[in-house]
Amino acid sequence: MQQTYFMIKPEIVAAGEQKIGDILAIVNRAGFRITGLAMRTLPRELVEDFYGEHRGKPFYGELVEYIAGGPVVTVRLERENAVAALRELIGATNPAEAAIGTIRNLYGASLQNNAVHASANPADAERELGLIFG
Ligand code: FUP
Repeated sequence: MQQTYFMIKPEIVAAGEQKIGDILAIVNRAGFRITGLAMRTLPRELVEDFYGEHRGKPFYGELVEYIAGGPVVTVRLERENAVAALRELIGATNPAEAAIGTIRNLYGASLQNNAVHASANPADAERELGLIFG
């Protein structure tokens, strides 16, 4: 069984519980178990580390402001092949390019406001779960 990190981003949380519930239901129907769940505003320093691979890129500052700027829903998920399966379920980074029916296709508004995060590979999953869930 593999674990991965999933996060519902601030603009979706700000839009209310209905979207949070709908997105968690999509994930649950895809066979993932939720083994950790919280709604919290992440400290800026934590977000800077979380997105450390993008440090120095033009969008980095704005990305950190946005993710640290309001509550997110942090989720630890478990399933066979969880990392790849969740990436497929959320769709491409840019919602405009995300396959029909994926979470980013359904709920994403723009490249930055793309509704959700999912760990890109098993090493990232371990690193991100350590940062967020300790
Ligand atoms: P992903 O793994 O799909 O979340 O995508 P990346 O790690 O490449 O990017 C992390 C986040 O940075 C994305 F969710 C959206 C944001 N981003 C921008 O805002 N602008 C860009 O040009 C690229 C990414």
